[in-house]
Amino acid sequence: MIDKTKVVYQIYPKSYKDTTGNGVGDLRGIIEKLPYLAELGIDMIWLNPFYPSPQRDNGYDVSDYTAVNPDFGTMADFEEMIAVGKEHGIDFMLDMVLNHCSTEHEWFQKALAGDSFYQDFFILRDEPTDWVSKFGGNAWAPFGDTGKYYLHLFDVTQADLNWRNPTVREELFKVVNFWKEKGVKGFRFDVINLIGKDEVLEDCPINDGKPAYTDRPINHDYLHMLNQASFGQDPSFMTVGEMSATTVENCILYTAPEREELSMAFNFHHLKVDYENGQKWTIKDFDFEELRSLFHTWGEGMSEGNGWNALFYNNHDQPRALNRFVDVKNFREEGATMLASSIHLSRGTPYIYMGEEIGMLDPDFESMADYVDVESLNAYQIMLDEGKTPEEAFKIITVKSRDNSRIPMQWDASENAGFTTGTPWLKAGKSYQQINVEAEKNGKIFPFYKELIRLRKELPIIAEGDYKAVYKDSNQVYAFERNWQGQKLLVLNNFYADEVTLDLPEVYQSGNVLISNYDDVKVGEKITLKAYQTVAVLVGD
Ligand code: TEU
Repeated sequence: MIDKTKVVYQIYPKSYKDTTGNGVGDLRGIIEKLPYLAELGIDMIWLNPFYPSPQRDNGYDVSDYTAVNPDFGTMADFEEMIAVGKEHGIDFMLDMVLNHCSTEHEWFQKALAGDSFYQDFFILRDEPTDWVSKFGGNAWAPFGDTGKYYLHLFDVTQADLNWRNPTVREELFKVVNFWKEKGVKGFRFDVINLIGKDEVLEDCPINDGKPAYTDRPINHDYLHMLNQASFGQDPSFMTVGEMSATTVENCILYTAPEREELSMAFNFHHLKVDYENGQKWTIKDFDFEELRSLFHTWGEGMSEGNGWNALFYNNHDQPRALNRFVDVKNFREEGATMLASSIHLSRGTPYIYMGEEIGMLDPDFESMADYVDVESLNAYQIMLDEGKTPEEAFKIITVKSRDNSRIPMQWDASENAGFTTGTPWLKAGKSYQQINVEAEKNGKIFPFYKELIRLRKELPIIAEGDYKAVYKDSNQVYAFERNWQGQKLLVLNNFYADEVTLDLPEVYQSGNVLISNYDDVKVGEKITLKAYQTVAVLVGD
């Protein structure tokens, strides 16, 4: 059983801290910042891939699973990082990209050279299906000059691995055990609900083909095998599956402890509430009611089904939540703290993405030349091909690009935000002179995160309590209740700048304010929430 008091902090190593001046963040940079993270109080660091890779998809195109990309450091640095982490009470969770590997990986190269043993590592067919790649275009590409096609659900250089082949599974389990033996205590499995492909692959005109390859029943079998062959032997291991387009029912199966699959799951439904017609490359104000009801469906569904959620708003694939959900010009601090409490007091394991704890924003880039991400570059081209003007397409990129969150961590007001003395691989955001760790340490947001992390460790109701939706019809307040051994916790979050007054149920009228982002909060028959105010009221001892 995992420790539910733990909080995970995600580091995109490429953008955290560069100690060599090559413009790329590195493992020694992470070692340097461990005291900062210990002060924040987090328990575990999830590191995005730092393995050798041609970097077509920033490391999610792995060409060697058991080595360190020299740009990030050496294996000795890695081992030191684990050891120093332990001294600070911080463990590491590694990103395992087991759905696909780079076409530069020796497995693919050998397959391409005609070795049939390795050809069976990949998904080869005589006829492609109509599935659309998540990065645009058809999901199949010609396999050399063999006349066959290989499947790539992502970039053309990310070839899907054939999990139906037992040798492939064995090889991948070895990879997981290699890192486990190095002392890591967690894994984040990339798009892990896509690994289980059916034997017969068929056209699927719905939703770009997703139903044909997502959450297939065999996926659960493979996760159970993975669990048993590696981390399942150590009950303290924290594992999280990144689940693309998934369902509550499947996530209960993936995470209910007795199933022995994973500890928890990421889902992305709440991060599509600002998509027009479900399409990412559009601009739309977020739909609060959809967000609220998704949180309630997942919160209650997982609570009732004994599943476990990973709670998050930000990661390396998402524009900053602050820019999406909050009037940041006027209420950055209130919005950042409200968002934080809306997940840190909820049921599940909270994840903080680097910079979130200081209220970092999207970068305000000025031209397409500033963008690096393969998904953004492809999407820009597709939008032009579809008839958008360069201005229209660029505007959408500025709002939606994954590079928004991948910009350098803002440490101080010096050049390049104190990230590097060289030329950063991706430009720093414009706001770094005002928003940086040095300036924010004693500001409003960082100490608030610290307090939320501390409270989760102090109060079992936060870590263990169940989840119940309340004020279900509010068009402005996202609220939930936690219950644990007779204690009750009510968490109210005003998602707008307008004040709102709510009737408070009697049981809470004599409760204590556990935390709020405003001073002097009084509870009575009614409670008035100011702009982006969050209030948590605790009853019982
Ligand atoms: O992302 C999975 C995924 O489904 C992405 O399409 C994600 O939803 C998208 O980037 C948002 O527009 C994972 C990794 O997190 C991502 O960085 C990788 O590019 C991808 O897998 C392929 O490995």
